[in-house]
Amino acid sequence: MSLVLTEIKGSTGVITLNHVEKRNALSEALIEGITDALSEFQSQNVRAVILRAQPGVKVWSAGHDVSELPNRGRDPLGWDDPLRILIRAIQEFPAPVIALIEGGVWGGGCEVAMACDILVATPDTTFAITPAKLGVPYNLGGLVTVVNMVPLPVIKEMLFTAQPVPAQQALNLGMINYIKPVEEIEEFVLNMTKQIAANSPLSISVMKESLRLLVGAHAITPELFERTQGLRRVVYDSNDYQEGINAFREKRKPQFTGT
Ligand code: YXS
Repeated sequence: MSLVLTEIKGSTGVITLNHVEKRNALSEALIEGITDALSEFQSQNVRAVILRAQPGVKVWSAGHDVSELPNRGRDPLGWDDPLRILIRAIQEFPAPVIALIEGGVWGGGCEVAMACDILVATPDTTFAITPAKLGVPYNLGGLVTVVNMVPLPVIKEMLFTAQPVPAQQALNLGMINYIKPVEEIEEFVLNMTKQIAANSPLSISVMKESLRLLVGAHAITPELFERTQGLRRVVYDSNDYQEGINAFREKRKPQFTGT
């Protein structure tokens, strides 16, 4: 069974997450399926990409594959982590990537959705950013992605509570572009890709890349970088980090001690 299904509809590439049994957890293998599809679509000069899960799913993506997170002592979200590679692949793809979202979006799955250029969701969609639930120290690039999406008090609430935010609140906050009923969302998104395809692909790709560079342009001093990396190291070296991962594997609630 393919973890990812792909097809080209006219000038639009469609990627469907297809690992329903594992709630589309972002494993290295699933991510490779997505990045391979993006490379193929780029060679086919598609004008837009739709990233979706199977119609009717309860979970769009359960986030990073927890079983692939390293044990304590190693940065779980380093530059070469598959999730980081996927985020960059979406952000650097030279045409708009539209997230067609149904169901729950968890952890790194939220960042994948937020890395997309346009987000269209069904009413049952929820977004839960959950590093605190697992005891994971989110990385700076990931924080930039999410901070660029929603006001600071909201992103702090999402990070500190790890609770799901419903689609209507996400729409009110400008996190997503539209909410569409299940029976309308696919046609709505395909029509949007047709509008995009009618415009200049060069102009669009240059504006997309320019916006990526602009919103990512944060002056960061070596001291700031080293300070934040040191803070993150305290977390991924901690007992709590290992406890979060063990608790998930053992299907029990974690008992965090702050050590
Ligand atoms: O027990 P089996 O083998 O059937 O597998 C179960 C789950 O273990 C598996 N699964 C996952 N495997 C690896 N990584 C995951 N993130 C993951 N999520 C689920 O899928 C099978 C079905 O799961 P189950 O029985 O729990 O399904 P459900 O429908 O009752 O509940 C769906 C969820 C998504 C509510 C539940 O699976 C869940 O809470 N998953 C974890 C969501 C989460 O906390 N994700 C964050 C992962 S860490 C991450 O993304 C970043 C590093 S960070 O934390 O920094 O954002």
